[in-house]
Amino acid sequence: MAKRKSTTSKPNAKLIELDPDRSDATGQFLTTNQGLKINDNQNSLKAGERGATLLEDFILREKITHFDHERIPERIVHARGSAAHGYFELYESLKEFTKAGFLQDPGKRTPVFVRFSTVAGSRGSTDLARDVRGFAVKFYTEEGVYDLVGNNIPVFFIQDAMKFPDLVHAVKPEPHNEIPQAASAHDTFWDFISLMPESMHMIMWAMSDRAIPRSLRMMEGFGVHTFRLINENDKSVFVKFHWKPLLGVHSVAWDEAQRISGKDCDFHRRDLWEAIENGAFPEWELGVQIIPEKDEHKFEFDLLDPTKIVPEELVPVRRIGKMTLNRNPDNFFAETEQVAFHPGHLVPGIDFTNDPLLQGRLFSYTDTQLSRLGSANFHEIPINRSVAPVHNNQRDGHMRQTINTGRVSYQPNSLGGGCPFQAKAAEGGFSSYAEKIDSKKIRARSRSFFDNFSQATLFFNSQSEPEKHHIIDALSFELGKVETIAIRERMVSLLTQVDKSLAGKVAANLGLAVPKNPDFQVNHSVPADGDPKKFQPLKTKMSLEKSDALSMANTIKNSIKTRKIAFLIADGVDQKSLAAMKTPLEASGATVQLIAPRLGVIKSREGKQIPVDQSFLTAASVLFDAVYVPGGEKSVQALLNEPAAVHFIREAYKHCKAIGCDSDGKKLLPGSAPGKQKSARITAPGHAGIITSGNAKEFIKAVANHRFWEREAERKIPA
Ligand code: HDD
Repeated sequence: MAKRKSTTSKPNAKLIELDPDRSDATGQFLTTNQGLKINDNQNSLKAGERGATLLEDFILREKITHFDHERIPERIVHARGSAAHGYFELYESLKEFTKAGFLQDPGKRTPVFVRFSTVAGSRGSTDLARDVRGFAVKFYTEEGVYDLVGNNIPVFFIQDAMKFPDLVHAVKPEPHNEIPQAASAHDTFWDFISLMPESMHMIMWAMSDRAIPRSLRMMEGFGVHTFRLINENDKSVFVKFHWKPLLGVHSVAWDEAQRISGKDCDFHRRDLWEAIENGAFPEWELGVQIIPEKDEHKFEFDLLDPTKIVPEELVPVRRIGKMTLNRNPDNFFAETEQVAFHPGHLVPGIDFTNDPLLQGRLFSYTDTQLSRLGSANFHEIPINRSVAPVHNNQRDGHMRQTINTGRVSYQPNSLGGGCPFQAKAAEGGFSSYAEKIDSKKIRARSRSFFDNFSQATLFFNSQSEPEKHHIIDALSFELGKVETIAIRERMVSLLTQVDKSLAGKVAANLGLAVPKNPDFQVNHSVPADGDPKKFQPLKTKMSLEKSDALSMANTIKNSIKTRKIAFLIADGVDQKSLAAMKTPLEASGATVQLIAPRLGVIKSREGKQIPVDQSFLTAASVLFDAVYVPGGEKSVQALLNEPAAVHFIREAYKHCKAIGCDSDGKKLLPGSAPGKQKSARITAPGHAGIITSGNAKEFIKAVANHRFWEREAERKIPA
């Protein structure tokens, strides 16, 4: 069977040569699926020029039949996704903790395929939905496929896989009218959440800006569950996996996300694709938090509870390697759509814990591939193939690709010389961690999972002021879309357990009072024979009040690499002023696009022709990270007379982006536009991130800062 080999940037020709499953039609005849050359792909076979089409037209029938079956069921969750190839390179050996081959030798490169996704929306839904992002990594190791199927949020809504179908039914479009698409802002979702206090920590993350990333390249990834590492001596430690993006963690504003959804619903997919095409390869460091087995019970939370993090202050994250994505897929369907992840794709040296959410996942992923990809042979699809040799006695099934030779398909056998044979541990054979189990078979939840609120509070307390406001706004938005008042009230009750001021502010926005005796005391997810009193959620006093790692305000802000900057220009633009900013921005890795009232060329003040990248018709400020207005009085005057240009800047202002200009351009800034009202004047905090000096260094610093949220206090500029 063909092997996946290269992970370098543009290896396609080489890959095609190596891989008989790849098809490149360059210089080839058009054929049927049986290899017959076709001489007319324009007309069906007819009984005369104006006659009926003949049933015997096998070429037409083959083509239409194949077309009719082009779609496969989309994923029940994570249907909307984008993916890329790359490699993982180890910095530091983890030999002390694990025998996993790809984690032994510093410098070792392992090919990967990574698929990012939203959760709730359909395959064609917008990238900018407020949602969790899937972050699934397939490592093609020499010991077999290892999948780390995580999210961009380190916790989950529920503690037990038993609740997963309920959660997904609640968040998906409502069943009677299939509304709303790719949105949690509706009654069924919040009905479920308001009765599920264990979701409160996850809700804080999902209502934070983490759920509206600026780019897939600028978000963290997490394995979520606690896993095990096992070394050569069969000694085990617990581990949490983290992906840390080298570009920092950045988000957009909610108002902006909604507008992007209209202007370019492929925003994240395009951004990932373009970055890789431009050679700006996305990079993440793999971090591990290692917890010795003896410390299993030392924390104020249960390590097996997927609604809890291990704060970085308690167990630091050790960065052990780097993942680089350097090649776009050749074919979306063959690779991104057909890739099949599974938390149960393991290699020796890594194992599960008893986290009840993880345990349920171990069943679900193979099962879903059977209905989605239609056959138990999904592992034979090129993107899913192991680079380690595959030999076993599994046979046949729909669309079997492997041609197994010989007469033996059972074990033990003598006719096949006993092959394929079992591998001892020393030969790389997998064996599960020998965890001691001595307990009753029971359908229950451990009391150590009952603390539903402490870490929700920890997360809220760790946010900067603007981030707290965004959470309040997001909750007010989502609950504002809920029609059933009782659901809103129950949510306010739950929020009182996270933070009283948060509950008060959301309640005020919803026109509700904060209840004196919050309803949260009744946990509705109680078994039929359970005593409700014994199922009340708890709130443990956490020793940690704040964790800096939880706030995006503390992320790295030292680079403008891959940031998109719009330059607004018109006839008469000062060419020198334009170049004085464009050249240093591009030298720092940013992309500059020239936006003008029309396409074609603009005549500069110096009389030179400058090609335009986009007109105001197709460009929008929400698709850029910052905006700059070069000098040239005539150009600035023309832009002032162009409502789309004025709106462009006001919108960038509203979304707290860096805005720069040369001295002439000042007239275009918010508060200076013609027809300005007094209320449109900007005051102190509103000036943050507005660079009117034309100084490149200052502007670059402002762009690197990403957003000036303090400007939100200044809500007087209409846009
Ligand atoms: Fe899941 C897909 C991540 C809980 C059942 N899940 C899926 C994908 C990601 C995750 C990233 C998309 C993979 C891809 O790109 O193809 N899922 C998670 C995380 C979870 C989680 C981080 C909690 C920590 N999932 C979870 C549970 C169940 C599932 C509890 C069921 C018991 N997930 C599925 C699934 C999907 C899936 C139905 C849909 C498509 C697929 O598997 O291949 O089996």
